Amino acid sequence: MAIEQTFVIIKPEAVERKLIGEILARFERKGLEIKRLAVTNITKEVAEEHYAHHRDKSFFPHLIDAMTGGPVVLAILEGDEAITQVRNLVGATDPAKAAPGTIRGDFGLRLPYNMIHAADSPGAAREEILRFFRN
Ligand code: FUP
Repeated sequence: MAIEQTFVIIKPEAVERKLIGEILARFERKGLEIKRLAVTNITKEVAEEHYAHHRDKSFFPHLIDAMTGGPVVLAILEGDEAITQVRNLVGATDPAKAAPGTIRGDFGLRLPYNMIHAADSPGAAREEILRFFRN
């Protein structure tokens, strides 16, 4: 088991619905450590950079609007195999298909509103931590 750090964004729709505590509690109960935590707003520029790999998709403008529609929570989580563990707790991308018991399966109804972003690889986690926690 390797100790890893991963990065998540609790998205505006989850903050609006007062789900910050509920979501962070799931990570804490799993045994992960919260290493950094911040409430902030994501600019359009940073949202576009973060989702640059989806730039040509039809849903891109809706995704950017959803990410910039209100405050978000940024978090760095640490623990054994944290990247996989967190992705398992988060569930499938489409909340309509995500399993009950997962964050997206329990709280989301339809894309692009899937409540949370979680880094999907060690490289993505490093890149995203640098992008969102520059200081
Ligand atoms: P994930 O890594 O699970 O967040 O999935 P993706 O990188 O494929 O998707 C990034 C975001 O794009 C999702 F959180 C929501 C949005 N999206 C849509 O709105 N429609 C789609 O068909 C696919 C993704």
